[in-house]
Amino acid sequence: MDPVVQWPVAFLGIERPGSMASVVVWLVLLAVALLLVLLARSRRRPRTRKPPGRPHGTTLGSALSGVRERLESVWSRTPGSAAAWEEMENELVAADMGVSAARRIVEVVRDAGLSGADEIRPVVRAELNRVLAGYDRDLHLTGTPSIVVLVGVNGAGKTTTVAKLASRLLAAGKSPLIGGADTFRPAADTQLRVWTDRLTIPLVSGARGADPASVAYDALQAARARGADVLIVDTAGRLHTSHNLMEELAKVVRVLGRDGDRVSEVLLVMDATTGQSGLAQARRFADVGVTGVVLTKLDGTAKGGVVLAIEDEFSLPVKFVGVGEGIDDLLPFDGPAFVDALVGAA
Ligand SMILES: Nc1nc2c(ncn2[C@@H]2O[C@H](COP(=O)(O)OP(=O)(O)OP(=O)(O)O)[C@@H](O)[C@H]2O)c(=O)[nH]1
Ligand SMILES: [Mg+2]
Repeated sequence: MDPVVQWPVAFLGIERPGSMASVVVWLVLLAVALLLVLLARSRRRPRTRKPPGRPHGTTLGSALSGVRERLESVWSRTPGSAAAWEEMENELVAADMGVSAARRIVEVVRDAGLSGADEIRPVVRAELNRVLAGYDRDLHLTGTPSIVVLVGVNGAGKTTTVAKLASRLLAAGKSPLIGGADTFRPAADTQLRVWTDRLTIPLVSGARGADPASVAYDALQAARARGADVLIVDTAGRLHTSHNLMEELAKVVRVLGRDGDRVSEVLLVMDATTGQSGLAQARRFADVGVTGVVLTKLDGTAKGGVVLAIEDEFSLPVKFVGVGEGIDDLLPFDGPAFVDALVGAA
């Protein structure tokens, strides 16, 4: 008998090598060998790693590609006619840039006698960069604990941003504590609890209907007692047109500063998809001492020019942008990267 056939046959005690039993043995051995090869190959393959945080320019670049392409198309056609200038202004306004900024840009381009995308683009870029330059976009964390309050209209993304911000601070080695001062919405506490459990950070929230200012104050006491670095306070969504609700918000900010603490940041969370109507919000919320804006849902809009309108009209810095619902989808706002995304790189 062939020695290669002989050993498994002998090992398994099969008497007749040509029999059905020996064929089965060989099939089993073949299957085992195949399995071993597959196993070895899968081990050699590098493990898929979670992709690093999406670069700002890329995310916004794809979100704003529609505006960019439309502007390019307007610029590529020979301008000069009143209709062409009007078309350009309309595209800028359609990107939510605000009428005054759009008009100014068109005037600059027209007065310089420019034509064609290659001549116009750099001038528009320079004008947009000028509007966005000079803002302090840092998140200021002063005092122990530092106090950050998030405000805004219903559904703007406040609670999600509280969690995203806490996650960023955790990654920076800080110890945040969350104050759940939205005592109005039934599921507000549960929503926050899901995030704080996931991040394993403490949450101090109040019963439904409790006074938001006293909940915020309790959270501040807890933050002090636990030695937390940063207190992030979530507040209920409110219509900026409601005087009483805006007063309630002012009280939250006031009470947090009662013991000589200073609220470091009052961030207005704005939904980018609401476009120009967001400007009316910014005007009213600015009265409660807003120090900066978080513009959420930039991933869901093909516009985004509202950033320019906010800064141009209210001189309020956009400090962060939300580009998704995930915990990592909060990015520091980067002016030049934004301009690249909106009108194309130089
Ligand atoms: N696509 C996208 N969705 C977002 C972003 N930020 C928040 N959301 C979603 O927007 C919805 C509302 O978010 P919340 O954080 O509950 O908003 P809120 O301002 O706390 O809402 P109220 O407390 O009811 O006023 C949720 O479905 C979030 O997942 C973002 O940057 N991009
Ligand atoms: Mg909320």
